[in-house]
Amino acid sequence: LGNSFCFVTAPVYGQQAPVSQQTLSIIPQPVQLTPQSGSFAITPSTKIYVDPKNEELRNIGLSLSQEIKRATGVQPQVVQAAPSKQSTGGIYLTLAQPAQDLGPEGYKLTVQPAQVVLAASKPQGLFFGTQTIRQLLPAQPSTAAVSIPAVEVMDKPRYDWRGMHLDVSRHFFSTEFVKKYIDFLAMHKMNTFHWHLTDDQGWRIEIKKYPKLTSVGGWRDGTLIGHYTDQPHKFDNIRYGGFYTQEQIKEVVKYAQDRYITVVPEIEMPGHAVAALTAYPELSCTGGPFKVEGLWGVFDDIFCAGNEQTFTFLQDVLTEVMPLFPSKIVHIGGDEAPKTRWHECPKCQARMKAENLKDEHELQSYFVQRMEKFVNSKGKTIMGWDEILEGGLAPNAAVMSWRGMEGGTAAAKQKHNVVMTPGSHVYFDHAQGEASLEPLSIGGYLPLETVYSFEPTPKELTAEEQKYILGAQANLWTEYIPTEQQVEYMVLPRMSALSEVLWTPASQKNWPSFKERMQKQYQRYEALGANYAKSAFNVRQ
Ligand code: TNX
Repeated sequence: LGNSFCFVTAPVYGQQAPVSQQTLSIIPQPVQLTPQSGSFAITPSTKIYVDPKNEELRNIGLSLSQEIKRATGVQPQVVQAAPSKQSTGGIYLTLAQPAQDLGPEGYKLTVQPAQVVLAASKPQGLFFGTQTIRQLLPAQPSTAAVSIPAVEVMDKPRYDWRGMHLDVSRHFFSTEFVKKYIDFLAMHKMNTFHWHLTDDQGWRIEIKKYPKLTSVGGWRDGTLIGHYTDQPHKFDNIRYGGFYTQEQIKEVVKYAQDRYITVVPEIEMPGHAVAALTAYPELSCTGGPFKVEGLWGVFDDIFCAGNEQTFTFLQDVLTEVMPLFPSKIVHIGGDEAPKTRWHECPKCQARMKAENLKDEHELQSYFVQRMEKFVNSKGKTIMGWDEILEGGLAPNAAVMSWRGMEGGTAAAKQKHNVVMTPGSHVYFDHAQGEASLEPLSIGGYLPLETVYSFEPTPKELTAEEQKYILGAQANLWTEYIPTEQQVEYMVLPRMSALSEVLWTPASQKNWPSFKERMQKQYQRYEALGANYAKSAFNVRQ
């Protein structure tokens, strides 16, 4: 990317923080950032000029204008004007092919005392660029004379898939909060929201053909209090639930789209299906009855693979789900599906015989491949948790590697797309600080520095195989996360570390610099009223 680095970084992790990075505190750290002298003053007459060629730019201009208002009290007017008609004195958002290839999400930002120019080849590049401008503004709202420090930024992401997941089954979160969550993704330059919509403890998406999925499957009689390994289990006996109507889903998808974030829906199969089976017990191997789970864990009752109705049902569900999500990828789960019921079920055994399958893992592979064919016929592709490798990977399925990196590595070697989400580095449901000071959480310990040290691309892959690693994401399973405040607590500030893992070139990752820059990021979080974990640096000894 040219040669005008303000700091030439040796690829050393853990070196001293470059001074220019610290003062501007951009997160994720841009590829190239060169401070200049002077600053651009924001005054009541400052305008944002957007390229009229593309209507989307007006919206990007409007959202930048909102952010400037939030930070300075001054709300610049947004004017559609062709670049040739530009005069100095404003903030320009233009679609232009910068000299360097910055890809669809890259941007070039030039802040000079006379003007600000943000250029990108695609609107999404401009959008990510406006997130950088936001960070150049005062972290805390100020009505004093405000200016943007002069700087030149050349930037583009390291990975295409920069994701955050949210489990809304174990606990349910309102449409309003999901939008707020998406706002957090946007400010961290993330581009994928993985929405985990179904599980044993609640089915959360309206399906018109099967209304009981939400009227029955969306509600449980109580929720476990305390840790799930505590015996005996205690329930609060409080009816709990909720779901999103298709209208609400569309609203969230549009909200995300306006922020250049793709929403990937997940409909779990064949396991984690107790909520669905409670509504429609005929889709199980035993016929039920079942109760929507209030306990956490892995349950034996899963969709029956020997029953044709199961496939009809799941195809009908996906037929309603797919048009709601522009995402090319549909996540079909596939994790933690015990084979106990299939082993005992005559219909499943008959299917195995008829299809010449040697065990129940191959039966799951058969199941996934049938679903894949259906999804492919609608022009989309499937993604599944790494268990879908067992018994043979469906021909064009993408794999989400959660039980470490091994599944993802194996899938990449088989030329399948991969998203890395290993528990060791990106399970944000794990505690992040000193155990006694943290809220009850599941499993492991995942401090900020461990997230920061994450390298999504396994070194053992060849350059060719590495291309299949689309990127990574953090998962937020919400068994022990009952409130919106706690969601914020678990994802912030770890999302900052993740954003740098996924955006900043590996050679520029620098923990001391990141720690310094986080001081300003905390102020930004505070200005947004976000409940970030102040304990993030208070790690276990
Ligand atoms: C395993 S990660 C699960 C989830 C749990 C999580 C708790 C994955 C694909 N499955 O169902 O919520 O552990 O950390």
